[in-house]
Amino acid sequence: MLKPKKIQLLDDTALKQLPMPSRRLFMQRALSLGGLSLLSGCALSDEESVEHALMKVSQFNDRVQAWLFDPERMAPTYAEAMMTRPFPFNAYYGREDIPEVDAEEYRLEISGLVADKHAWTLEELYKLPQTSQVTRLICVEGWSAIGKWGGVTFSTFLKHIGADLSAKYVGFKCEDDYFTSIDMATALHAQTLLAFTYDGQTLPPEYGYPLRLRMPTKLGYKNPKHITAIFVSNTNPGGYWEDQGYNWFGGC
Ligand SMILES: Nc1nc2c(c(=O)[nH]1)N[C@H]1C(S)=C(S)[C@@H](COP(=O)(O)O)O[C@H]1N2
Ligand SMILES: [Mo]
Repeated sequence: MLKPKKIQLLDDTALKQLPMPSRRLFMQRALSLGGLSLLSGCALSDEESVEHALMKVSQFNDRVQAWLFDPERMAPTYAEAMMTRPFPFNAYYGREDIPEVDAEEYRLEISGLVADKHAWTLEELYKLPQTSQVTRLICVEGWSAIGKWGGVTFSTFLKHIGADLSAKYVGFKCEDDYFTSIDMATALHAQTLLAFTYDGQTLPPEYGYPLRLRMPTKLGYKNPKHITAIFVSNTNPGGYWEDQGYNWFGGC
């Protein structure tokens, strides 16, 4: 079995750039991922904060996070001038293995608790109403970066395909072997985007061509790239990292 990559907290500078509530939440949530092993790295500065963090870890689980999640609360957005250049690439493999997707052959499969299960071509997807956002992607491996993604608001897409919006989960399968899933409340959040573009251009291969999910309310690993299938379900579909110990809710 593959071992999860080593989990690190954001470095001090990155942490300080986060607004205080996100900073606190990130600490709590990152700790829940890494557990006690993190603390041996002296990531926390004093005993009080260690104890505080430990207490938070013990209180922590998906249900609490789901309960904490406020569908009305917006993640910070940024000026385009603040975009991180170049934007980092990250995957469970190196650049040499970035999937190549053929635009003509591509179909987005839809299944599960959905009325309209027809598979989408890229041309059809591009006709959906488009919006964009400049937000921060936070990866548990210890970096965060600001980028601009464009596409269709995911709730618009879910309504369009007649998804059962009272179902619990939305699952994603990708062109590589990646997969992940999210709670319906996050799927319907106003900043959850089915993205086709990065920085105003067609999504480059490394950032998830032809289609990725972008959610500033979730950690990086919950943002699937190269999506080939979307399904709605009442059974938790898990995820590539989630099944190896990363926290499933993965909020930030
Ligand atoms: N298909 C796929 N999606 C993925 C991953 C992956 O390995 N495969 N890695 C995830 C992780 S851990 C992060 S941090 C982000 C990185 O996105 P980026 O390459 O645009 O920075 O993609 C996420 N989505
Ligand atoms: Mo990540």
